[in-house]
Amino acid sequence: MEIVLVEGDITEQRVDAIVNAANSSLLGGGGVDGAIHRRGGPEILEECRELRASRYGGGLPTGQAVATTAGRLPARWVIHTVGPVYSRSEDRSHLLASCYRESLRVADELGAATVAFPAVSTGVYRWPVEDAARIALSAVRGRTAASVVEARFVLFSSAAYAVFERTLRDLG
Ligand code: AR6
Repeated sequence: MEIVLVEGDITEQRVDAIVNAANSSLLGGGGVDGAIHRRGGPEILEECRELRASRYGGGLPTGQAVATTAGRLPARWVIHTVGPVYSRSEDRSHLLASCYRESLRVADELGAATVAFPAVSTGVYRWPVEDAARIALSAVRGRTAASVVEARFVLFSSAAYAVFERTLRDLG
């Protein structure tokens, strides 16, 4: 599986699946989540509501992932995952790593070949980008692929892109 870094907007990516940094309600929010629902249209929210009713009455737990179709977006699917809120007193990095692993597992189940990720938890959930990049890239790197051949990280700023680029190089 190849890791690709791009600076840009995840809602514009022509890939099989894009990952959403959602919250456990699955009912939308700000940041990437807001952009995906705005650009993708009401179909995505409707499917999220159905998932709440059928499987996730208590909300989607942190670190897990679930897919819907992608409405009007150029992708085929949206994989919603819930990142952990950053904490200085508690190490939640296993939950952030789990977001990436679980999203890839769901992508494999869907038969997706290309998957785009945002930098989960680095916005509203305040995770420092350097640390989040190391966790994200380590979780994805070296994973034996089933259907996914490209994991694309879509960074929303040149600063975040530079951090991911440096981290990927440092990981070797
Ligand atoms: N494309 C790519 N990256 C983006 C985009 C975009 N269109 N928009 C923002 N980012 P965030 P979180 C970057 O806050 O920290 C929501 O309200 C952004 O610069 O979207 O996991 C949810 O409903 C940042 O680097 O997600 C949850 O309540 C990264 O995406 C909560 O925020 C993640 O920022 C989740 O917080």
